Amino acid sequence: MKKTLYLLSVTLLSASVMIMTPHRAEAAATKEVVIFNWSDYIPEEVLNDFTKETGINVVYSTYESNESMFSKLQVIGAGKAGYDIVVPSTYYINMLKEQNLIQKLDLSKVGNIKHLDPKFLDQDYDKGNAYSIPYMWGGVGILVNTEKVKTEVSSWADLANPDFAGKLLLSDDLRDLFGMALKANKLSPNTDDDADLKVAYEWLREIKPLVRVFSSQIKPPVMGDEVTVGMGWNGDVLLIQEEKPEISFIWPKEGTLVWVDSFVLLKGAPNLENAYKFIDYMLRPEVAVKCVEEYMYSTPNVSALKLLPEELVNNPVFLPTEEDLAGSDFLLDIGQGIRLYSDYWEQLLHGK
Ligand code: N2P
Repeated sequence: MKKTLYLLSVTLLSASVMIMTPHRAEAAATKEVVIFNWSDYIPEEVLNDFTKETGINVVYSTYESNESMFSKLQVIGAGKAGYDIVVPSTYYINMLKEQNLIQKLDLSKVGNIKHLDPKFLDQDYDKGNAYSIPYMWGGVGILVNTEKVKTEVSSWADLANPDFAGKLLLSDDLRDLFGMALKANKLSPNTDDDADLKVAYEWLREIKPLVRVFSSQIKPPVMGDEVTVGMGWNGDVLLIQEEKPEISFIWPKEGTLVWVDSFVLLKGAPNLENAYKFIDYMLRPEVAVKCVEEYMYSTPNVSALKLLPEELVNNPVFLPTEEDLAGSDFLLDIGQGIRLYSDYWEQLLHGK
């Protein structure tokens, strides 16, 4: 009884405080959303506009790879990371789910999902979008400096050309790198078979002497002419082309690796309602347009595509046709198989 009275008076007291000094009471409430995302993936302007409109502050930190995001969350543990939203690629959604790190979505809170192309929804990697909402998508292709490279390059296998010695750029994204090597050798990029990976590894080991740098941050080495040929995500190459038109982009003959990055909510997200508001905001067509214009990755938001310049939408680097992507694969979760990839990657980097 006493306790009830106490609670009641506290409630009354805070109610009166709220009425008398609304600003202070508001500041005391948690008005934030905590996001852990790939670097260079949401324009600052978009984050600021969201805060202006909703009063919700965005606490933002970044990662460079699915692997680093995943291991950080695993080490800290579900519910303890303090993050609300992360943005894994296709194949990591399942891994996060299996580790009990993410929570089911209430799609009724994300009305703007109606703007998304159904072909990006209800995928095998997340049936019914129980856990994830697509943000952007793209693929890895071959970039070539046409002023410096005169040989024809149309396939992954063509990267193994001694002419490229010291000028080759390969990704350090584990699945992209080995997926590319597997495709160059006509093997599935979703294999977890040691014999397949050994083939990919041996091929990579052979071309390693040609490699100038392993990185998925392609802008510095390409802009600085450190490299003349290599792997790159389509959006990054489009951005580079604005400043360096001699860089061309090729969807390789063998097909490539396609990813979709999606918003997911972490277990124990401290600001759940704000997180839903944020995701729904990101799906507004005019917001999706801003994201595309800044980073040039493709969007699953069909209403946004209608607002973008026709020239961009018709550019196959931005929006590849089915033919461009013939033979391509979505990268899938390969469970414990990922360890084999990491082991071979270590050997490739540090082995003899
Ligand atoms: C943005 C990273 C793109 C993510 N800098 C590729 N999955």
